Amino acid sequence: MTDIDVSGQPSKGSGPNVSRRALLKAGLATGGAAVSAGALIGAAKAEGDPLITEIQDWNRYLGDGVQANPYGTPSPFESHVVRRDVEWLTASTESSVSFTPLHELDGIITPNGLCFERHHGGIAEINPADHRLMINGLVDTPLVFTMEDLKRFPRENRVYFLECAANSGMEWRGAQLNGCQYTHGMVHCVVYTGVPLKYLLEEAGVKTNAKWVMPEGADASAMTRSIPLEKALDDCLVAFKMNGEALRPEQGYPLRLVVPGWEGNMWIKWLRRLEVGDQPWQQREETAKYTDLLTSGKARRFTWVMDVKSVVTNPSPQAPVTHGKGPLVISGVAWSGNGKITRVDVTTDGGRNWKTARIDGPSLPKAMHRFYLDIDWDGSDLLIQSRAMDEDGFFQPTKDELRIARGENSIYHNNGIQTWHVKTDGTVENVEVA
Ligand SMILES: Nc1nc2c(c(=O)[nH]1)N[C@H]1C(S)=C(S)[C@@H](COP(=O)(O)O)O[C@H]1N2
Ligand SMILES: [Mo]
Repeated sequence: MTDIDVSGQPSKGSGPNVSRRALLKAGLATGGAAVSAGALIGAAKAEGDPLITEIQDWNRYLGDGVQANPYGTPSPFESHVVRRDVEWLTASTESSVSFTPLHELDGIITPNGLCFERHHGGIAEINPADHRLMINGLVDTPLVFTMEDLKRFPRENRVYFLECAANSGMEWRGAQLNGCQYTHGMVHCVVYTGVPLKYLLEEAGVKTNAKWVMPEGADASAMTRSIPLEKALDDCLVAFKMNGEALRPEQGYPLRLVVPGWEGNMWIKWLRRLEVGDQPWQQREETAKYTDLLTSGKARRFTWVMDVKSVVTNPSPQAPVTHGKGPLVISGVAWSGNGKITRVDVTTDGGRNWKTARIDGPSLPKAMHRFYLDIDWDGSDLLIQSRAMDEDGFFQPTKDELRIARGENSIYHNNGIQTWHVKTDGTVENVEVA
């Protein structure tokens, strides 16, 4: 177990501290809440609470006017909600990763400023006026597009998750990192606006012997991957907007490739070139990296699809239960590169009994799904897990099942079931159950 600095945890609010037991004793409990036979949530005493009885400053004085902050930012009380990294993980920050604070988010969309980052050569700074996208190789007419050119093609809006194949990689051999931000935070989900890659390839005219496309980045790593033409013509986008605004520099401004459901490494950022060919290019990122070494010494290659996966984000090590027993909202996210999530089951006893969670919000193919299980916590130890199923009928495996199938060498494609141990005091630890 490695301890991670979670100093950015939210402090407890200064609001009234409702002791449910005290309320029960006082006979105020009516059991009206759908989830609880105990006291009413929010049945605090107004009397003697200055937050109720006194006029507060924010109620008394005018606040800042419009344009105090021309580009809006979150409340200062949310300053702990940030991407974080694990310092010892990489030798330099230019080739490194920062993680999405999943435990602080809700719904299915990741705010732009909180999308995890994975760079191999730092963040390229590109003036969109100087950016070009070239198509060459097995095409009738090699083309070069400016950003303005790209915005003259019909465009589409699509919500997709992006997950790095190395997400949860540190957990292959056992429970490691204390927080879903670190164990599962190499995933984000935003709405992209872009041009279907198909239209650009059609504009150039793909030769009949073409079978593969190689996107290339304009950053210092010049990242390159081989993508089958079939996928390129299916649902890939050349995107310039995320959540309605321009891509963030970290996410490939001004242009990135979107490869729905497939490993994040293929989603080339700062996209500058698309080469069309008749065979894969055997780039570093599809040979030395992003292959899965099996016990036999052979490696699985071109394991593109990100399989069905889920994690409970609350409670979790960075988000302990601070309110004591009674109604407890268990929440989490699920996603699958195969399509929609059809079901998420949650257990609180380490997998003996399962309940089907409630999926709430949009259910879109290859996008994040949000699930909830509302329970009445009796204050005893919990072993919480979630297990998702997708529309192709795939279920998340246990970590043991994964290790039997793929051995101990792997880093990539760990979609195993995660366990959180909620202790009686509400603190939560990353554990594995046999
Ligand atoms: N040009 C370029 N594209 C890139 C990378 C990179 O370093 N350079 N990293 C890749 C990897 S490994 C991942 S997981 C995703 C991460 O995307 P994000 O930074 O938007 O989260 O971008 C991919 N595209
Ligand atoms: Mo990645």
